[in-house]
Amino acid sequence: MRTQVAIIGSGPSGLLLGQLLTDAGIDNVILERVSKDYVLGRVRAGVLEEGMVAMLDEAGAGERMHAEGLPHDGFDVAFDGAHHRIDLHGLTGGKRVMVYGQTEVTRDLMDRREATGGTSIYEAANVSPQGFDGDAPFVTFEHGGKEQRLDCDFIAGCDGFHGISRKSVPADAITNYERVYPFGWMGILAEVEPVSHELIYANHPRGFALCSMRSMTRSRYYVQCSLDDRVENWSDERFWDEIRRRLPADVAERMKTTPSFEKSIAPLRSFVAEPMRFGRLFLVGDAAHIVPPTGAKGLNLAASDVRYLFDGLREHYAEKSDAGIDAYSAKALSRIWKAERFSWWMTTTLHRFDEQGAFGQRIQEAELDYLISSRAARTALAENYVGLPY
Ligand code: RFL
Ligand code: PHB
Repeated sequence: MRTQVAIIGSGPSGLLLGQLLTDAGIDNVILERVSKDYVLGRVRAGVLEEGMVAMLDEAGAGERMHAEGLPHDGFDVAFDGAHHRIDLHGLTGGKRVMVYGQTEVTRDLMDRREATGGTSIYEAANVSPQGFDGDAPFVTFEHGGKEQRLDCDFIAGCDGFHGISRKSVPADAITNYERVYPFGWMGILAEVEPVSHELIYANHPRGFALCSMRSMTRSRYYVQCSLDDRVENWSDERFWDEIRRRLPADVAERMKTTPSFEKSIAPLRSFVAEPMRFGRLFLVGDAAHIVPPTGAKGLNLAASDVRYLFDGLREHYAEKSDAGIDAYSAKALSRIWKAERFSWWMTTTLHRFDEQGAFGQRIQEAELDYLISSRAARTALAENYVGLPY
């Protein structure tokens, strides 16, 4: 089998890259380890920057997002019993974000791929990128009980943090930067009206809490939990009690509860691998970097990586210029590190870090006080939250 670009991973980054390539007449094949339903069963991100919204439109996959997604002009930061609005729209000269679940983004991109005849091979086992330091890269894998080989011009490693692409690079060619946080997020989905029409990020002595949503009838809520916690320890009753305790009284009083239908715990991590190009292999999205979810940046960074890589590949094929693919790693990393900084800052400002002691606690309180009293500080938050320019 032969293609121009072999894409490993059918998450949002692989699907978005694949669609832009297909629409530009560049042949590509997606190899995915698990089944389509398994990919669609993952509940993850919910907040899209305008740059990502525009890319979904460009890929012809934006129609349902515009019909069902919720444009948000601001969010609340809550602490010390009160809440304070961050006016994203007013502070950024008219920008906003779109609340639309990653699951829906993935579904729309899969539907579009099917409609435009793109090839995806699901349940491909032992996928292995090879020969990427030379001129004739290829990917081997097993499918339907047979060993297969996909020859290509380039390999895009869109296979997430635990994927094979980054691991295939010789250890001495890559540098990893990492910070692991001493807590996780316990998250639920429930078919109930969200407590507020905008998101609420809450700092509380019992730990961080986030009120988000997927629609006006479906709520997505999170609480900071310990790293060794288990989903089984969290009955619905315990979750609702805990999140209410961490919110200002007026919010807690109006929170409607119902049995949840999804529960999961995610650890929090900051991670960057440099560089993001190794000959004819490119790392894209979570394969190269992870941010803690507090800044809502992970999915959006996957989209900006795709922006840079797609532009480079299009230039390669249409204009016979490698300037774009040569600049890919440096360009992507410059935006990634700013999002890493922002996500680290949001995480540090809003969570409880018991091990930081009384001094650390006072600094955090000063940070929050400064945020609500300074338009400059709120502007910096808003500018990063809506997304820095590509
Ligand atoms: P993905 O989505 O992990 O997809 C990778 C795909 O590759 C497949 N794969 C392989 N395929 C073949 N061979 C192998 N050896 C393979 N190994 C893996 C996997 O099965 C999978 O299908 O990576 P991608 O496409 O780079 O997308 C990244 C995003 O998924 C991620 O950054 C976000 O979900 C992060 N995130 C958020 N990002 C935001 O922008 N806004 C948010 O509000 C937000 N909230 C979140 C989040 C992530 C969370 N969790 C659970 C980590 C909230 C949470 C709770
Ligand atoms: C979500 O809705 O899942 C979500 C929203 C904002 C975040 C993280 C997750 O910062």
